[in-house]
Amino acid sequence: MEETERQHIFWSFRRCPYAMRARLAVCSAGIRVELREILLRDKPDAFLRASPKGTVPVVELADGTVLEESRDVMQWALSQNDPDGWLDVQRRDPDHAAAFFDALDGPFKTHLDRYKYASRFDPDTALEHRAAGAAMLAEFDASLASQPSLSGEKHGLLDFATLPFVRQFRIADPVWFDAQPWPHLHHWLQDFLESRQFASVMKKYAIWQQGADPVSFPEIVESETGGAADIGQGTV
Ligand SMILES: N[C@@H](CCC(=O)N[C@@H](CS)C(=O)NCC(=O)O)C(=O)O
Repeated sequence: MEETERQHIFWSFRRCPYAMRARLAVCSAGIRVELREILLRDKPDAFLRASPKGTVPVVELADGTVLEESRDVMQWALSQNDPDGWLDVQRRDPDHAAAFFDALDGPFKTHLDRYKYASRFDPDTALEHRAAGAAMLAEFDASLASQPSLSGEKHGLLDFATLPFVRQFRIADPVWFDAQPWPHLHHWLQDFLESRQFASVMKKYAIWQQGADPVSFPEIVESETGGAADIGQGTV
């Protein structure tokens, strides 16, 4: 990292699915950022100054622009560089991609939260929300029965935007999730959880503090041949 060059700053929380999908896109685009891991219960002033709404991910671009939505971070990163064609699905059918995101970030996320975090909402309706979310997961499974990825022939924007949320749905009750008749969805999720890509965005970092040494993301690792290589690159 050049000390004089201003870096993009990525405010993150490791387990947040929105931050996860944004990190996946940054990795795929091969963009280097300064990653600042925060605690949602103790948000730093510098983070709230950049984005008073206080949700992660937030990316402060080197030119001062602030991106406060994970969708915008994905679009920004992939519009810089998209070696694996994640945006192909959106280019082919922008209306479908937009409607997909709206359903995912809208109803699906609502059902996920009211199922997984039922005690914060209404415990009596948890199973209704699980059923409503499951109906959407069954649609994903049907889609994956007819094509290898939600984005078409290969994984792209829709897959990586969705996978972190489906992971969360499973975590709420893995035994129940694994017993559902969704073989294609199970396989799709499992492949992702075992991928190098997932591992590279789930590395643990110390909580950022003012004055701490900058953390470069994705990490640069020495390859077997001795050259530097980005750990973030790879296929599912
Ligand atoms: N629409 C936002 C949602 C981001 C969001 O809600 N992130 C959660 C963490 S997963 C958050 O930061 N919540 C604030 C808090 O818990 O204080 C996006 O897509 O980036």
